[in-house]
Amino acid sequence: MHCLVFKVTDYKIRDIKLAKQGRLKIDWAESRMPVLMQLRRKFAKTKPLKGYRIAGCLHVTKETAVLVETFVEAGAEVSWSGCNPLSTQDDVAAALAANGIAVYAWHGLDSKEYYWCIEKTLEFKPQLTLDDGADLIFTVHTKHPKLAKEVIGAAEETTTGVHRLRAMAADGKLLYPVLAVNDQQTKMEMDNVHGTGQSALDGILRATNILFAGSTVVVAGYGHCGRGVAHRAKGLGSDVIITEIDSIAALKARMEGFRVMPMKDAASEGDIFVTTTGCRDVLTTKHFSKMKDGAVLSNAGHFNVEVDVEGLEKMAKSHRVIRPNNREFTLSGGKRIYLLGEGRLVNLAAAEGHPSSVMDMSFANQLLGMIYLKDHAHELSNDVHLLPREIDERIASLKLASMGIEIDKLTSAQKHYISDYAEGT
Ligand code: NAD
Ligand code: 3DD
Repeated sequence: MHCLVFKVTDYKIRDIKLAKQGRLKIDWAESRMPVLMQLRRKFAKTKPLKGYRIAGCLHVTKETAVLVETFVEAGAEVSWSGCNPLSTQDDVAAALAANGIAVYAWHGLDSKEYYWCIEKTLEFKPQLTLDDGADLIFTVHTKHPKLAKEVIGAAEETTTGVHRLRAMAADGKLLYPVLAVNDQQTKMEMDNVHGTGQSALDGILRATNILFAGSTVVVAGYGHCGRGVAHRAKGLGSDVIITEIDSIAALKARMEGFRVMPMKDAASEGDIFVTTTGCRDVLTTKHFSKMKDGAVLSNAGHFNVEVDVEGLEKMAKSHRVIRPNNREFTLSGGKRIYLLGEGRLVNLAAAEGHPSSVMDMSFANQLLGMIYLKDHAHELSNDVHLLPREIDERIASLKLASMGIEIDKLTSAQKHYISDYAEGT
C-alpha cells in the first residue's frame, strides 16, 4: 500500500491529477500478484539491481506499474514508455509519475510522440532494456549505436518481439544478449493462452456487449493466443472456426473440436473475427466483401497489421465511432462492418489487458530475468537466449504455493528408475 508522495522527476503523461485513481488500480493489482510481491519483499532487502538503470517499453497498465515499482524497490533506476499508442492507462501513468518514476506515456499518442517517448527513456543511458515488441531495442540499434555499448543486455516480452530479435540475430545485427522472456513456460503457456483467451473477449465485450452464445467466432491462428481465445469463445457458447497456415496447428485445432477452413471460406460464416497470428494481412478487402452485415473485427496480435484497416477505410462509403473503441464502416449496398480498437490489440485498446494474476508470472520472469542479466550477461553471446529452466520452475512453484496447491515429490527409488535403463519387463 502506498501513501501518495509526490516526488520530483521528469515525466510526460496526460494528467498528474489522475494519480490517486491510478494508485487505487495499482493497489488492486498488487493484491492479485502474490509471486511478484513476494519477490519484491525479498529484493527490497538485498537490492540486487542497485546501481542499474532499466529503460522499459511495455504497455503502461496497473500490472506493469507493479513491475516498475518492484524494479525500484530492488534498487534500480527506471524510465518507462508504453509500447502501444492505445494501451496506456493514463491514471496509472500519473500514479507512477507521482511516485518519482520517469514515465513518458499517454493514451492516444501519435507515432512521432511514441518514438519521442522511447527516446526520452534512453537519456539516462540504461544498462538494461526491456521491450514488448522490440521497438526500444530496435531504436537503440538503429539510432544509438554508442549507447548500445553501455547496454549489458535486454529482455523481450512478446512473441512478435522475439521473432524480430531472432531475425536480427540471424543477420548478426544484435549488439548485446537478449532474453526471450516470452518463451518461458510460465509466460507463454499462461499469459499468451489464458491471459489473451480471457482479455481479448473482455475487450470485445466492452466494445460491443455482443452475445457470444449462438454466434460464429473465427479465430485466425491456433498458436498460444489463438488456442486461448478459441476455447474461451467456445465456453461462452460460440461456434468457433479456426484458420491456420501451419498443418500441425490446424490438426491440433481439429482434434480439439474446432472447425478448420481457409479464411476465404470462413469470411462469409463469421459473426466475430479475432486475429492472433503475429502475421500481416490476415483480414483484407477480399474477406470484407464476403462478410455478413454486422461482422465484428478484432485483433489480438501485437501490431496493427493483421486487419487491413486502410483497405477497409478505402472500401467504406462512410464510417463513424458508434461506441468507444468500436468504429462502424458502411460499405456500398449498406453492409456494416465493425472494427474494434482500430485494429490494435483489442484486450489492451478496449479493456485493461490480462488479469493481474497471470501477469504476475510474466513479470516475475521479467524481474528474475533482469537480475539474471545483471549476473550473467557477460557470459552470453549477442543472440536471443532462453532463461534457465530453474527460473520457470521457481515461478511455477511460487504460484502454486500462492494458490494453496501442493504436488507430489519423486521418491529416491522413482528418481533412480526414471534415470536408469536396466529395469525392463
Ligand atoms: P504463436 O506463434 O504461438 O501462434 C501464432 C499462430 O498463428 C501460429 O500457429 C501460426 O501458424 C499462425 N499463423 C501465422 N500466420 C498466419 C496467417 N497468416 N493465417 C493464419 N494463421 C497464421 O504466437 P502467439 O504467442 O500466439 O502470439 C501471437 C501474436 O499475439 C503475436 O503477435 C504476439 O506478440 C501477440 N501476443 C499478444 C498478446 C496480447 O496481450 N494481446 C499476448 C501475447 C502475445
Ligand atoms: N499484456 C497483456 N495484458 C497486459 C497487462 N495487463 N499489462 C501489461 C502487458 C500486458 C501484453 C503481454 O501479454 C505481453 O506478454 C505480450 O504482448 O505478449
